[in-house]
Amino acid sequence: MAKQTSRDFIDLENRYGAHNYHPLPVVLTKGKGVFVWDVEGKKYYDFLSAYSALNQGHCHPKILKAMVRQSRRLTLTSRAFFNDCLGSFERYATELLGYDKLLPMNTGAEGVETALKLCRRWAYDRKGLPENEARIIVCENNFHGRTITIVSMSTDPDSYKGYGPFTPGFTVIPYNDLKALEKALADPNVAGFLVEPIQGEAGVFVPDPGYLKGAYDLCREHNVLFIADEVQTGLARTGKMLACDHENVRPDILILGKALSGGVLPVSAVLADNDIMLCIKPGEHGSTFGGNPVASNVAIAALKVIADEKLAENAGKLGNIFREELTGLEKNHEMVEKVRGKGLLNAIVIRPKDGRTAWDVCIELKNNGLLAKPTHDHIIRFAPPLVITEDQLMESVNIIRETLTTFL
Ligand code: IF1
Repeated sequence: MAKQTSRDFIDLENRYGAHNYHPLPVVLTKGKGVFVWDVEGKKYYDFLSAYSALNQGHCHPKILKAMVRQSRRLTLTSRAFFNDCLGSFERYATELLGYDKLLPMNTGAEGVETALKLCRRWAYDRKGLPENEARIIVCENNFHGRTITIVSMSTDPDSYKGYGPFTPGFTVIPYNDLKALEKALADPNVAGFLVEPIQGEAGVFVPDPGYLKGAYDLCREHNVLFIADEVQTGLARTGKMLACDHENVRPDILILGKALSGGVLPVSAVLADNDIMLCIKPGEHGSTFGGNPVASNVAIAALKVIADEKLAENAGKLGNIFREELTGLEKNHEMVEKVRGKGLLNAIVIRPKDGRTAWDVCIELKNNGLLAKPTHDHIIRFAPPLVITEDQLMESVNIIRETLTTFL
């Protein structure tokens, strides 16, 4: 039989898979560090990192070792029984991040759902709100996942359209607007404020300095929980362990996912102190796979790699270089409207030219050996694995520069 080509794999997915994605036409078969290879053997820089799940790089040997070793021994117990891995994960993560307790889940969306439940429960049990009246404030253009309740908070029709009826109890305010937050907090039934420290899907929108600290202080003043969705921004991506660390804000509820496993399997977690976390009692929340032995040992390994390889420092340093280099393109490349980001979570806003859009730029980047994905037609996100070296970063900058030059 003839060797299967990219076209064959794409046709296969189109024929048998749901059409809920529109991927770039590249079929990957192998990854290592900052690189991936397609089925024809072409090598690429991965500048998406599975939406920041691969901060530690593809197939990190220490993370794979933890996964393989534990997989041979015990994979799943359910939480009906204890296992000899989960406690170590809980201790390691809570000590590292400075919380009393951790609740393990699998996907980011489940982490967000868990945080919403925890917040509502706290509001009834501790804050004393009347039953079923708790409200949670969220921001315009948020992205927190794809469950019915989470899309109920969304202002993006692509996310929510046609999926109603929606979960009530959310108040939407503009992002990066402390006045709007203060006004919304006047409602005595507000239980929490859920926020992305940098809005990812919105196009890597970085709020003004002081926004997170200001929002945290307002929440505290009103006895409202500050809930940070650090699923994408957390775990060294922006140059600090958490994006909230840039403003010395310690969220009341912290949601992590993606890079918590270094991209090898779904692991998410919610962290909080006892007065919040212990509001949920045995039997009142959980998940079959959450906190399984493989996930637990993988998460410990993934967190250790972040510390051992100083990924936050690297993201901070290389992020500054990257933005400086790309900002330099604004002058001569008319398609580069704006460059923004923090650490190695960056984006360029593309000004369409002669009918050519961010998608066309991404296709050319792919042809030149660098993978990135457009969001909202006119924004390209650049988020390489944090293990990237300065030489590799400069080579990537060259690919981006030369690609954009072909659009002049
Ligand atoms: C897809 C975006 C990124 C997230 C934040 C929770 C979740 C996500 C801040 C849910 C997930 C993903 C999911 C992915 C695309 C992606 C994404 F473009 F849609 F917005 F990263 F920027 N909180 N983000 O960013 O986590 O349940 O997926 O594990 O294909 O939907 P999940």
